[in-house]
Amino acid sequence: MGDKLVLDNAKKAAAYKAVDEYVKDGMNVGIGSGSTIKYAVDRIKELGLKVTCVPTSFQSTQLIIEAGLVLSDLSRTPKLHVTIDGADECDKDFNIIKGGGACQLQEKCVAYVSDTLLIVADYTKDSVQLGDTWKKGIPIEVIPMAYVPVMKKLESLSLKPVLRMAVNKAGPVVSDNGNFIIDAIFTPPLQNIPQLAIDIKMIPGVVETGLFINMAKKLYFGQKDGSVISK
Ligand code: ABF
Repeated sequence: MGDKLVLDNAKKAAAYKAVDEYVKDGMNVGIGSGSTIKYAVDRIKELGLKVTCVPTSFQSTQLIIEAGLVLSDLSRTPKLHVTIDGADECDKDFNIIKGGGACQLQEKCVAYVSDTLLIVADYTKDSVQLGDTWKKGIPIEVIPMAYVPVMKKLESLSLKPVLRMAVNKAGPVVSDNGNFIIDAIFTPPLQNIPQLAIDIKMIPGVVETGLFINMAKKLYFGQKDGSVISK
């Protein structure tokens, strides 16, 4: 079986297990972004679960609409029973890097108002420490007018900031919220991650970081053989 098929099966297994264990009729459900979450939406639809969904990005919104699920937002549904979302990397202490898809701002807002945040991912996201496998740094959403001073301050925090450019290099990636993304590359191990998350967030111009600290209740990692390790 090709690597992509193995990975996709692992993602599917993780997403299905999270939905089966947590999602019930009548729930308000946060729908994350990325590729793994697609399987969670498929499972909700397959089970015919009657839930109200709040998206975390334009992509997430399209997923909900295409699945024919009830679409809401934080104004009409300000409290959620559960949010299911992907991740770029998780460490042994449940520190999580998210934002590889430039969606971490809305993802964090939705996760924050959820009773439970479930992370669903394939086995490549399950690390001992951040940076073991994820080499693209900490995604940081910044307002465009301040990205240069923010980059300079990040350098003083021993990070190597890179402005995320669009694939065609025509210009910087612009988030759903009209902001830029800086990827703060780091050499593991990161020291005192909770303090680092605060230090970055306090830089004027920073809107949100991709560090999700103490937010996830359970992590589901799909394995190559289709089994799931949950923590
Ligand atoms: C989103 O999904 C992002 O926070 C994260 O970067 C990405 C992971 O994507 P995938 O599920 O495709 O691995 O939640």
